[in-house]
Amino acid sequence: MVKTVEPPAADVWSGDRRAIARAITGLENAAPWAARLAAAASARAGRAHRIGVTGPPGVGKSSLVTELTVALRRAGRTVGIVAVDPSSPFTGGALLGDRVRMQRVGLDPGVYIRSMATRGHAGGVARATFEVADLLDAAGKDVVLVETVGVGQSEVEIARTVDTTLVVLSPESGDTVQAMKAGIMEIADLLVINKADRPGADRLEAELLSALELSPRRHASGLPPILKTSAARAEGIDALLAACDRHLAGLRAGPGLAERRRANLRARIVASVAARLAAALADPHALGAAVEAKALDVQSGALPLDAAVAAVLRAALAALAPPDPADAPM
Ligand SMILES: Nc1nc2c(ncn2[C@@H]2O[C@H](COP(=O)(O)OP(=O)(O)O)[C@@H](O)[C@H]2O)c(=O)[nH]1
Ligand SMILES: [Mg+2]
Repeated sequence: MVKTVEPPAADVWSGDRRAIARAITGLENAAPWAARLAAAASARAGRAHRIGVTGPPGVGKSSLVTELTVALRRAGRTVGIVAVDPSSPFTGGALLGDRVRMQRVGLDPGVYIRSMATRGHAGGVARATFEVADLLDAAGKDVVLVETVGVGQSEVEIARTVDTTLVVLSPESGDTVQAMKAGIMEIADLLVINKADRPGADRLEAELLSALELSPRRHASGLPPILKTSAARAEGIDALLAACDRHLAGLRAGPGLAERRRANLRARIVASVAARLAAALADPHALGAAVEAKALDVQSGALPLDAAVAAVLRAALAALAPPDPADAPM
C-alpha cells in the first residue's frame, strides 16, 4: 500500500485542498497518523451545518446536492460534499460524465467534493464518512452535505448522523412503499419530492401525507414538512434551503441541537465499536484464531456455546481495549 504522508494540520484547518485530500486519503486507508488527525478534527468540528441527503437510487440526490451547492455558493457559503454512493457521478474531487453543472461546482474553490469508497466493511465506511464530515467541518466549510443511497441500514445510519436529514423521493421512483418499509420516512426531518416537473408529484404528495397520518411521529416530534423540487430545472431549491436553515434554527433555539449531536455521537460510538469488533473477529491474526479454537471446543463438546462466546468477548476486550491507566479508579 502506498504510504500517505501526513499533511500539516494547520493547512487542513485553513482549508488547503491538497492538505484536505491527503488527510481524507489517510483517513480512508487508516494511516498511522489518521486517528490523531481525526480526533483533532472532531475537537474542532461543530460549526458547520450537516445536511444528509438520502433516498432510493435515481431520485436525483446528486442533482439536488449540486443545486443546493449552487444556491449556497450564491449566498456566499462554502460547501463540503461527501458522497457515499457507488454510482455517484462525484468521484474524489474530479467529476465523471457530462454533467456540466456538477463539473462547474467541482471547480469552485469554495467547494470540496469527496466520494467515499463503499467497498469494505459497512461499519468502516460509516466511520470514514463521519471522520470526513468532521474534517470538512474543521476545515471551515459552512455546510457539509452527505449523500447516501437510502437502501441499506448502514446508509440510513450515515444519513441520520447529521443535523438535518432530507429524504428524497421522486414520482417515478415507485419506491415510496419500499422507502417506508425500510424506515427511512422515520428519519426524515424534511421530505423532498424531487422531479416535481414529472407527472405524479401531487399524487406522491397525497400518498406521503396519508402515510404520515399513520406515523408514530404524528404525536411525537411532529410531521416533517414536504417540499417539492425540480433539480433539473433548479426549481424549489431556495425554498428547500430555507427549510433546512429553519430546521437548524429550530434545533438551535432549544436543547435540540445538543441532543441531536449527542445522539449522533452515540450512534458513532456504537458503529465504531461494532466495526472494530467485526474486523478483529474476521482477522485470522487477531480474534479469528480464538474463534476457530472455541468452535473446535464447542464441536468436541468441551465447551458450551455461550461459554465460548464469553471467552471470545473477554479476548476481544483484552485485545481491543487494553486497560487505560486514565480509567483506573483514583
Ligand atoms: N426530470 C427530472 N430529472 C431529474 C431531476 N433531478 C435529477 N434528474 C435526473 O435523474 C437522473 C438521476 O439523477 P441523480 O442526481 O444521479 O440521482 P441519484 O441517484 O439520486 O443521485 C439523472 O439522469 C438526472 O438528470 C429532476 O428534478 N427532474
Ligand atoms: Mg447520486
